[in-house]
Amino acid sequence: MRRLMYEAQRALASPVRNPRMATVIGRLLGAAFLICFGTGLYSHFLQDPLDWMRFATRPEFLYQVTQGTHMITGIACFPLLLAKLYIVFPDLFAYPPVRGFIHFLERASIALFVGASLVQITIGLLNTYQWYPWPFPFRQVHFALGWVLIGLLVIHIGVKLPVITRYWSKGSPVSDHLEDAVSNDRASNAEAVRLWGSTRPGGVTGRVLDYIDATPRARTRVSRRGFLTTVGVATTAVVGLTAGQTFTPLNAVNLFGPRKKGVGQQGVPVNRTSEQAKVADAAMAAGWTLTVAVAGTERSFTRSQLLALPQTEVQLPIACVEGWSQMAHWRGVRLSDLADLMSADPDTSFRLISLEERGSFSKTEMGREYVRDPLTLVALELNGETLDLEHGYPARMIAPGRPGVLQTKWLSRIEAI
Ligand SMILES: Nc1nc2c(c(=O)[nH]1)N[C@H]1C(S)=C(S)[C@@H](COP(=O)(O)O)O[C@H]1N2
Ligand SMILES: [Mo]
Repeated sequence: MRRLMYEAQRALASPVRNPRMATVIGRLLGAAFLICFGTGLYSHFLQDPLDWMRFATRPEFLYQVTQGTHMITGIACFPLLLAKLYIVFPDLFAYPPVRGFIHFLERASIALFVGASLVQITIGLLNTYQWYPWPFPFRQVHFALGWVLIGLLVIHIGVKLPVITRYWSKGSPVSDHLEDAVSNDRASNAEAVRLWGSTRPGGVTGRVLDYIDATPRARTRVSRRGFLTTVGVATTAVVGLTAGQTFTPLNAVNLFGPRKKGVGQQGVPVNRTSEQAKVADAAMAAGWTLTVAVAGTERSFTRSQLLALPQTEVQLPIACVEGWSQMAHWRGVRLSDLADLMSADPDTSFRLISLEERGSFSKTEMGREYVRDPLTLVALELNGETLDLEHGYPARMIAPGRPGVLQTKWLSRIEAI
């Protein structure tokens, strides 16, 4: 066993598999995790706010930016994480596998960290394609794993702090890593002598010394540069080919993003269709009204009555939690006008109820900061036309800075809570 592990480590040795490279890629990955965690928490609490929470409604594209960043950074984690695993892969064959309790904890936490990270970014990616090949609720699990990962990240940084600080700066010379590798290998050569009575050719020392001999430092630098270039190109490619779904300049090369800008009824992508939501009949029914209920008083408005109220035009994005977003032009009745009409208290929050009977977005809640925002509309028109059925006809909610999931379509009732 010992021999096998030893051979494996020797065979896998490479100038890019060194602690400086692990630190360089690890830093990027750590930053990506923190960005994903922060933007993820923001998205989570917008959807499940704690009682005391109030949110910014400006800039009105705020959520478009935070969630677009969440998605782009999450996608960048794929090549970065693969690169990191490539660098540290030989550590898998460390012998003895466990040197004591602390070492066991360290290895176990890394195993958990790697496993949880892979699960997290994979379910996140699949969610953007609305593909849920698992039996658990995505959002709760993604949220819980986020906390687990941040905990493991802190432990990982703590454990690796000596290595991280040693190899943090660019100044730590390349040969330093080589010397490390060489001295590690000297130790393992001593081990080899003990095992087989002689050192074996082709080990790290041999190869590293080859590099040094050939053109001192230069070749190592070339392979390091080559590796970093590969990682950079891969990251740029996966990000560049998906970011167009939220970042307009890259729309033309949005090959893999599940939604394309401008594609869909009235130039806006559709997430849940009227058919999926089973609302077509109720939405097209002649007798549709929007009921507004405040403190025991109820009033129902037909679409023409809503159209007869003062109309406001706004420019607001649909910014889906799945990462795609699209700016659009909306026209309709200010929610604050309706609230005033019903003499609602300025501090009132509202519950928005859709014609859709089931489904997690059939009812949503809106805090006072959105209710009273002059950009928040019960929208009746989209991009200059009557709202399409797929975008929520006869009336839908549109508010600044909110996730798409809360922009309730096919409204039937709005009640003060
Ligand atoms: N009633 C209802 N409203 C809904 C949804 C839904 O499933 N049911 N989906 C939401 C989601 S996830 C998004 S991103 C936006 C998308 O709006 P659009 O389809 O008009 O682009 O609608 C939101 N409104
Ligand atoms: Mo969404």
